[in-house]
Amino acid sequence: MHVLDTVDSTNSHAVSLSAWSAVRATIQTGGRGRTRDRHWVSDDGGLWLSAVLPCPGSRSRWEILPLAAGWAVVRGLREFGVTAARLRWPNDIMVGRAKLAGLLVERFRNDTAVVGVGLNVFNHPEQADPALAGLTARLADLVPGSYTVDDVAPVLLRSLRHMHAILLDAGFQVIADDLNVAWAQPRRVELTLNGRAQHFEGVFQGIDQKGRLRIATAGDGLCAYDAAQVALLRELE
Ligand code: BT5
Repeated sequence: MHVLDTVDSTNSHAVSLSAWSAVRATIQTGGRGRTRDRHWVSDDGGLWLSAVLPCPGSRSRWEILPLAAGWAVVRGLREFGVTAARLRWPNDIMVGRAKLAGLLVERFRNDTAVVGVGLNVFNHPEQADPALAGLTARLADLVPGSYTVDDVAPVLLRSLRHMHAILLDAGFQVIADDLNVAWAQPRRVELTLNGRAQHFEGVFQGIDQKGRLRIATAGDGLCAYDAAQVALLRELE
C-alpha cells in the first residue's frame, strides 16, 4: 500500500504499480468520475483508494469487474457495520438517494485492472462543491465509533481480494445472484443509450448472468443491455 498526501488521481498513479498493489491519498486534486465531464470531490477525511488487480485470460472475461467490485465494496462496508447501503447500477453505493461511494474501474493494461474507490468518511464534499448538498452520505454518520480512514482501507481491500478469488474459482454467477438483492429493485428508471438522443422509461430488473442490465418497458417487454451500450441510467423513484 502506497500512502500519499496529495495526488491528482490515485487511479492515474496506479497505472505504474504492479498487481496486488494499492495506493491511497489524503487529497486528490483531480479525482475522476466515470466520464470526462464528471469530477470526484476528494477532500481531506475521505478514502481515495485504488487497487491493482490481476486479470488473467481474455479481456472479455473481466468485463463484469465493475459490477463485481461494487458488490465487494458493499460487502466490505457491511462488515464495517453499514446496514443501509444499496447499489445503484452499475456500481454507485447509495444510502437512500445520497451517494456514499463511487467506483471507477479502468483497464490501462491487458493483464491488470485498476479499481478506484472513493468513499466519504469524515470529509464534507458538499462544502467543496455546494451542488452536492443533500446528495452525499458519509460513513461517519452511519457508523459511529473511534476509527480512522486507515482502518477502513484494509476492510475494502480484503473484500476486493475475496471477490477476485470468487471470480477466478466460481465465476460471476454467485455474485450476480447476490447483486440482484443489493440493488433493492425493482424501481423505475430512465435510460439513455449511447448514440441515441432519445431516452426512455422502464423498470430496472437487475442484471442477467452475463452482467447485462435488464429493463422492462411497456412496449418491448424485457430487454438486456451491455454496460457499454448505456450512456446514462437515472433513477426516477
Ligand atoms: C463515480 O463516477 O462515482 C466514480 C468515482 C470514483 C472516485 C475514485 S476515488 C479513487 C479513484 N481515483 C479517481 O480519480 N477516481 C477514483 P460517476 O458515477 O461519474 O459519478 C460522479 C458524480 O458523483 C459527480 O458528477 C458528482 O455528481 C458526484 N460526486 C462527486 N464527488 C462526490 C463525493 N465525494 N461524494 C458523492 N458524490 C460525489
